[in-house]
Amino acid sequence: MNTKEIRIKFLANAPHSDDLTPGGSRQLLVINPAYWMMKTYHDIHGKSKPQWLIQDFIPDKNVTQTINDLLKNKVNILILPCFVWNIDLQMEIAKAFKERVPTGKVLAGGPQLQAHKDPKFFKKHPYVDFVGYGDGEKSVSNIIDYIATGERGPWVNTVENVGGYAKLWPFEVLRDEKYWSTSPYLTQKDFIREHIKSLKDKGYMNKDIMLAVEFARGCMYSCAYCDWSSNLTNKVTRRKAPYQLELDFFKELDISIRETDANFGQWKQDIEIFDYATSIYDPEKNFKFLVWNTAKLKQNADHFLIGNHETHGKQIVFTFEDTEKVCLEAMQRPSLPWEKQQEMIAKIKHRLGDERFHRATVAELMVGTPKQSIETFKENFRKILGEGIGGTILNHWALLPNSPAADPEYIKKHGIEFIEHKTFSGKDDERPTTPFSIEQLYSDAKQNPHFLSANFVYKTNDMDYTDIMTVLMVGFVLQEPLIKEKILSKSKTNIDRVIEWAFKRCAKNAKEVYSQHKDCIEKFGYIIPITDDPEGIQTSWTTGSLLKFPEMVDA
Ligand code: B12
Ligand code: SF4
Repeated sequence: MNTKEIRIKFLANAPHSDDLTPGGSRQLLVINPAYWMMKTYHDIHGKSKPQWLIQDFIPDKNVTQTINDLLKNKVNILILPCFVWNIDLQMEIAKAFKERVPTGKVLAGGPQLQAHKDPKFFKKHPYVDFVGYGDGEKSVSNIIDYIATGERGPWVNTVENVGGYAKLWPFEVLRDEKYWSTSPYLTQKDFIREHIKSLKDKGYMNKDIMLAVEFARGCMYSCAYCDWSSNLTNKVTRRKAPYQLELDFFKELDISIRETDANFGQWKQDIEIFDYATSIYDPEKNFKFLVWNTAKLKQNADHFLIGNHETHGKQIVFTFEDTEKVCLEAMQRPSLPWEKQQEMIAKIKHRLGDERFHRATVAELMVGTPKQSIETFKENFRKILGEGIGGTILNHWALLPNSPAADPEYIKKHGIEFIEHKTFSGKDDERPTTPFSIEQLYSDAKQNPHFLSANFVYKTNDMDYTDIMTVLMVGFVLQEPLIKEKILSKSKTNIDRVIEWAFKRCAKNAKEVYSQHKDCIEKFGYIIPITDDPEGIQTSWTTGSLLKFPEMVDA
């Protein structure tokens, strides 16, 4: 192939929602910098000069329209980043592209792929030519040069489709002084501006766009449910680019940013970066820096959480995952002891006052990981409500195939079973035509492309599915204003009584709901999470969560 002819298209197909917010704008779109980082690496080290087309951020076209666009733009290298939310779509696009452009090359990568562990990958996906694993910059650049020039040296982080067999090139953590000290933003400002413009042409407003910025790559920990760096390394690499200039540029772009880091605050410079971003914040503009992932053992999370809240009105999210030592250990989660967490909570409470603290805070917990049980959850809720934290986010544990917990040993040890869930993710008019029975809903979901599949935990040695449902329902119930009021009127006995009552009611309800779904679960082999049950079916979790609370009202 001649260098001049190389035309690269990157289809991010990020999670997005088409729904408009009350102000008429779109839901926040968080954009991933990977494409710009790959291009930066190639600009530094690559031998060829391909055409890097503007990436498509969101999957707003169907597969046929997507392929027509690729043909129209004479794309011959298709880059497909693969995540839990887009893997099926990316593979469908790869297949259709290869059928229409047999000479084109498909490069796939990202955390959802396991080609480096699965010798049969290319038998299942013959239309993929190369898969990158781990850091993708060098892999992509090497492949582009090979396609452009026919020449190649030794490769890394790549699995190559050689006649259906997987040729595995070795893994390497990207250590490249020049690359890590080159800003992928400041070196291609115009390219990035064009990208932002492409979103605005689609109706996105500046306030709808948030860029994920990587200050440090990797995580030194290995939480069982997480696949950070595809669980290939615990090394952390920091970028060395001039962050003030980058932040000034993001402000000029007039969009907001967040970190992609696992432990923001681990390094002293993180505080400087955050404080500089706060210092240039202008309430008239859209630029702001919100931090999600704080350092697990640093005891400085309050700096970012208070900043997020006071400057930008963001909710304060405590990502505890669990508060019980035995559960944290079983999920290999590094965490400060609860007494230390309480110290941090106290600092934030002192700053905000009890009322404001209650309204601003929420605790995030995993649900269904080993050693968690009804009893440990009662204890979690006691602690959280006892601290006056206003809400909970309960994440039903979803299996990530490259996470430590996917190891068969771990699964066996803790008696874990996962089961496919089909979750409705379309618009209201894309729901199956009102089913008259649960069985019909299960059956309709099979054909309806708006039900997305993912594997969620079904049971462990310590919890069965009814217990898992019970906990998720308790989460809903405790958000009821009436209940919240009761809890706010405090006294430890009241909290204990509310929790006991909520668990008792929800366990009863979960048992009933499960018994109604049981036959379908066995027949179809998947679960329609009951929150997605269309209105009208009496047995839904939604209905369950709206139970009346007669006994508690006068507690
Ligand atoms: C920002 C972010 C989000 C944003 C937006 C994501 C987006 N637009 O892509 C939001 C907040 C929406 C989000 C949501 C979720 N997220 Co998220 N998110 C992230 C985060 C923190 C940063 C992503 C990023 O920008 N990375 C920086 C770039 C440079 O890294 P990268 O994308 O991995 O790309 C590199 C390599 O993977 C590779 N590569 C990528 N593509 C390709 C392609 C080719 C051809 C090659 C060769 C290489 C290659 O090269 C790149 C450069 O080295 C990551 C963690 C992380 N640090 O990556 C999690 C992460 C991507 N999220 C994750 C998850 C699980 C979720 C949720 C499902 C969580 C939940 N339970 O709700 C939701 C999904 C919501 C939905 N609607 O479906 C997982 C994904 C795991 C998986 N197997 O897919 C991650 C990895 C975190 C984790 N381990 O838990 N997320
Ligand atoms: S969940 Fe655990 S392993 Fe994953 S990024 Fe966070 S601290 Fe690291």
